[in-house]
Amino acid sequence: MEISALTRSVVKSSHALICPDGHVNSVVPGWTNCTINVLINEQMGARLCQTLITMKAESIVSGSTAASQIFFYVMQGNCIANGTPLSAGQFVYFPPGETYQFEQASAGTQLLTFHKVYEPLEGYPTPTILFGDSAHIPGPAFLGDPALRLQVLLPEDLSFDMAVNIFTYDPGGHLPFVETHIMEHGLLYLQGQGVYMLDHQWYPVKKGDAIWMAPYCQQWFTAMGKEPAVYIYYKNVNRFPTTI
Ligand code: UGY
Ligand code: MN
Repeated sequence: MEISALTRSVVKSSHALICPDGHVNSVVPGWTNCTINVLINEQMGARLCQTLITMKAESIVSGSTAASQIFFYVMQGNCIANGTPLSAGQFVYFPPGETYQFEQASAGTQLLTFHKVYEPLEGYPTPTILFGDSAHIPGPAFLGDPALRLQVLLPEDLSFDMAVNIFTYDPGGHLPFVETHIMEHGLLYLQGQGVYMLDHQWYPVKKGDAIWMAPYCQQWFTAMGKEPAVYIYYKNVNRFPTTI
């Protein structure tokens, strides 16, 4: 028998692990007939927002990006985004000041969103709407280790102040060192399992789990089990590091 008083989820000042057993639905104006879970937001101390939207045929996800950009990734199912069909593994990025509408979803379609306030950079244009497909993005070995593959979904161009990457680890593959960096992460496991070290605490993690890592949260991961572990993650990039 499962004990309902137990969970793997934790929320701390430098990181959080949010597992599906703790999800409680939110109502979001403009996102109608959907199940919505806000996995990460600024009330945790984060500077990004990450949500999971589960749609049905009647669902409409519409709105405008105002000051923030939003990246939508189709985790499963299919739908129409601003008139363009999207299916699992495909994505669309909306810069600030755009309107979006997702509709005609197959039942159970899941969208993952990453939101960040856009920081313009003098001399560089604000990005435009971008559709893409992770199946067409190469996954070269990460830092020379063929057990780790990194796909970079958004252009590596100074116009963008956020990155979204998909990281695949073969079983036994692991980050080559403990990362200690200014960039923040929000992530969601798409497949597999493993153990994440966050600020010297060890967490078993698996498909469906979300993690927030604040700037300078120390991080290391190793994949376990019989299939590769895959996560999609957000990172803030390409801007001056200080106001000092
Ligand atoms: O891009 C990154 O910083 C990445 N290597 N971090 C991570 O997967 N925790
Ligand atoms: Mn990192």
